[in-house]
Amino acid sequence: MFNKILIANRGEIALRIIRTCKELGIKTVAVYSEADKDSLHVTFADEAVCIGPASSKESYLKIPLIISAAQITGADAIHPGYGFLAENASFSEICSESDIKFIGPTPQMINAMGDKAFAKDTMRKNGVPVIPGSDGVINDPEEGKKISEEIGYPVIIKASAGGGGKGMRIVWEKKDFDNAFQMARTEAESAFGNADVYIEKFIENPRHVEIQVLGDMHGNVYHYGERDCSVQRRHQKLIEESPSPVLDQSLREKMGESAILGAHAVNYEGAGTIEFLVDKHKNYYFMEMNTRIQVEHPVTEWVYGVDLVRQQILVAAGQKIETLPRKPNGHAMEFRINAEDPEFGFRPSPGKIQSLHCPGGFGVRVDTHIYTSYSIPPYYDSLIAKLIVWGQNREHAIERGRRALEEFVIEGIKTTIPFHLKVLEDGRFLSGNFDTGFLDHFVYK
Ligand code: MV4
Repeated sequence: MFNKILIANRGEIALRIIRTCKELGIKTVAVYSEADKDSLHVTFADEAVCIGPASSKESYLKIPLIISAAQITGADAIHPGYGFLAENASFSEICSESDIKFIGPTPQMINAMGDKAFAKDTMRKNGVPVIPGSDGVINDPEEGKKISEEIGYPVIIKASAGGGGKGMRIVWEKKDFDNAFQMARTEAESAFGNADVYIEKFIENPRHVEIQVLGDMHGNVYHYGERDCSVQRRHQKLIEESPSPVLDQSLREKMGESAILGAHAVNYEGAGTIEFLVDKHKNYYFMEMNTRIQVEHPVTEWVYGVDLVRQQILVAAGQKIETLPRKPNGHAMEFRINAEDPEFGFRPSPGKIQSLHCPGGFGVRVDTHIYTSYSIPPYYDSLIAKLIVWGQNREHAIERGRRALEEFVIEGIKTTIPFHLKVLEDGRFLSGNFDTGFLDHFVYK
C-alpha cells in the first residue's frame, strides 16, 4: 500500500480524497496556489506545498512543480482528482517515469479515449452499441453527404479531439451540410489544433446516462450501475441521480455489460465512466469514456455502498476488486451548489462567505471546502459544494432534497440553491419525464 499520496487538486475533491486516505492510514500532501493558502485542503493534509501563483496554468497545471513537490515530500503516488491534470497523458507518463504511481489511467488509455473517433471505433468493434455514422474521421464533404443520406438527416458533425459538447454542429438538411462541415473543421482546428471530424445520426431529445466502471490490474472489470445526468445547462451538469428514472434492472444489466465490454477492450484499470445517450425508445449508444473520478461519483457511492476513491487507491496498489451488491439500494440525488447567480444567466459570483449553515440529518451528505469567512477566489471552477441526498425511492429523495436545500444557508454570495428549489417544483422533473433539453425550456424567475 502507498505510504503517502499527493493530491494534485483543490476544493471539495481534494478534501474528499484526503478523507479516504486518512481512513486507509495513508499520509497526504496538499499542493496549493497562493490564492488557496487559506483553503481547507491545505489545513486537512499532513503536509502542504505552495506551487505558484493563483493562475491554474502557473500552479495546478504545472507538471514539473507537482512532480517536484511529490519528490521533496517523498510521496509515492499522486491522485489527480477531476479536471486539471486528471486526463493529461503526459502527466500520467511523467509520473510513471518518476516512479510515482499515478492513480488513474495509463497514457495509452487516456490517448485512446481522448480521440473520440478512435474510441467509438474501438467500442463498435467490441460489441458496444454506437450511434450510426461514419467509420472514423471524414475529410471529404462529398463522402460526408453520402453517409448523411444513408443514415438520414438530421446528423451531427463532431470534432474527434473534442468532447463535452465542444466543436459540434447539427445539420438538419443536405443543403446546409457543406457550410456546417467547413465550420466544424475550422472550429475544431482552432479549439483543439486538430480539424478531424466524424459524423453521426443526431439523436433528438436524448437522456445522458453514464455507467460507473472499475477495473483492476488482474483483468477484472466491475460496474456500479448508472447515473442519470440529463439536467445540464450548456454541458454543465447541475443535478445527477442514481438510479436513472428510465432504466429498469434488465436495461441496467445490459448497459452495464456493454460498459464492461468497452472497458475490457482497452484493458481498463481504475475508475472510469462510460457515457451513453438513451433515446426515447430506450435504445442506448456509447458516447464517450471519461478516464477519471467524476464530480457526481457520490450518488453511485450511496446506492451501491462503495467508497469509489478507496477503490481507486486499492486497485492502483494492485489489489483485486471486491465484489459488491449489483443492485442499487434506494435513490440518491446530487445538487451542485455553484457560486453563480441563476437570475443573471449563472454568472460567476465569487466573494466572501459571510455566514454558512450546512444541512444535516439522516440521508444528507455535503461535500464542500467552504467555511464562514472563506473567500471564494475568482480563478477556478464555481463549484463550492455538493449536496447529496438519499431516500428509499425517488419521491423520498426529492422530499429530502427539498428539506436539505431549505436548510442550506450561504450568505455573502449568490448560489444555485434557489434554482434547485425551483427545479424541485417542476412537474416534468418530478415525474422523471425529461431529457437533456430540459433546462432549455425551464423558466427560472
Ligand atoms: C449527441 C447528441 C445527439 N446525437 N450526439 C453533447 C456532449 C457531447 N459529449 C456529445 N453531446 C451530444 N451528442 C448525437 N449523435 C446530443 C448531445 C447533447 C448532449 C448530450 C448529453 C448531455 C447533454 C447534451 C446537450 C446537448 C447535446
